[in-house]
Amino acid sequence: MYKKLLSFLLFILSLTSWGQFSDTLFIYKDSADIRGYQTTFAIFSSVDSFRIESYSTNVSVGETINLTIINRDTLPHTFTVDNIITTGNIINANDTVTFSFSFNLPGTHIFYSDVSYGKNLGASGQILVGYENYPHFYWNLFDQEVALSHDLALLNTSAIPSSYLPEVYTINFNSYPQTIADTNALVVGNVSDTLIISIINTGKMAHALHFHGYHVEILFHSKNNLMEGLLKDTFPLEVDAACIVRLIPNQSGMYPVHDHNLFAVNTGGYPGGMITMINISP
Ligand SMILES: [Cu+2]
Repeated sequence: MYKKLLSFLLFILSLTSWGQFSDTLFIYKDSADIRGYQTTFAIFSSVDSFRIESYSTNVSVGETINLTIINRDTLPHTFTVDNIITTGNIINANDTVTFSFSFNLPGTHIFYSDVSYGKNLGASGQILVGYENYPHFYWNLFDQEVALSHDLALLNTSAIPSSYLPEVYTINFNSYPQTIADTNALVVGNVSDTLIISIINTGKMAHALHFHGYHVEILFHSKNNLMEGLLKDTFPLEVDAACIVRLIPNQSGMYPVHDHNLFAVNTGGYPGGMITMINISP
């Protein structure tokens, strides 16, 4: 009797796959219009078609992540997470590979395709680990020089030249005001809420965000842990840096957050580019 019950419980347990997160992503490469700039992107898309999207998700510390990657590009890509998945991670054209991994500390992490026509064209996303009891938002900061994006896609070059001067600056691959139609980029909450914002810089230059209306506490910074615990209204995010900030709004209102570089807020005319908003209700 007990044996039967035990095997029944084990059967149920095997069905529920407790402590596991699974999803499928598709790699697509195509061009998109970003406020008048026809730019080539490589994207980890959560649907089986090309669309402007920066994939992000939240998992628990220690939770097993199973990500199935289907490569719809005509060239091989990789699924790379620094210090976690760096070898044996190639997905050939039209191939499907599942990667299983976990993180044993709270933080936020970039995943990307490390080929020259991968992350340089946007093939990246983020995984926030921990803080699952709070509303969270995700910003993937990115910059792109239009002519170079086509050259990288066509394999005319594989390097970023020292003359690199991007015209296109984006958050989750959108230029303001498209950013505020993105529920990951537009921060929404109430006074005294605890809001978590996970920010990565997958561009080719450093970006310094300026928060209007509020100071945020830096909880995690992958390149500079001396900043952790500091309250800031502006701070730099180096190339390939990932950070988590906590916003506890002390006032209601709608306030911008933007890159503190005039070039970066001019994509398609001012105001454009790397700008989003924080919209706080009483
Ligand atoms: Cu400002």
